[in-house]
Amino acid sequence: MAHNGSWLWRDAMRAIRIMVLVAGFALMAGSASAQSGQLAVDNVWARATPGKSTIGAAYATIQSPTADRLVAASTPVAEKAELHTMSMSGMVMKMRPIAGVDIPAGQKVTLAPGGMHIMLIGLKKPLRAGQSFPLTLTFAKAGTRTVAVAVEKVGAAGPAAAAMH
Ligand SMILES: [Cu+2]
Repeated sequence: MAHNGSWLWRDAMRAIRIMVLVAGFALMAGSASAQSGQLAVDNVWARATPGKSTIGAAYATIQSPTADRLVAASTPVAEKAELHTMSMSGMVMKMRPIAGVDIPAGQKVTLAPGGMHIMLIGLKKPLRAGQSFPLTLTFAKAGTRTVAVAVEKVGAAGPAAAAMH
């Protein structure tokens, strides 16, 4: 009986060893895809808002190895965050909400002043240069990403970090 028991033990140990090995491979595969295959949100910034303005805009650069779509945004600093686009209508710059921003596979999509942006409506406090606040972006496939938005000077044309390069 004791002999039989030790065989069972050995089988169990072998099964555990195989499971550990399989788990290890799964982890390796997971971290490899994290390095090469994930949607990335970079250069996230917003312009400081003048005076008591309750409207602001945030910008970012988004890249994904597979096609995706930015469908929503939210932040605790504003009542609402909308996806907007800006275009010239005659001599007038016009802004309008859009349902989503397509992120083509492997292509950088930049939200920037004069183009697509995330409109922050109903700011609870003015955005001051040097501050940062969280912004949650929702993608159709990649799910949600919460990123830190750096607040730049009122007249800033881009993130300070990018300007230094
Ligand atoms: Cu807007």
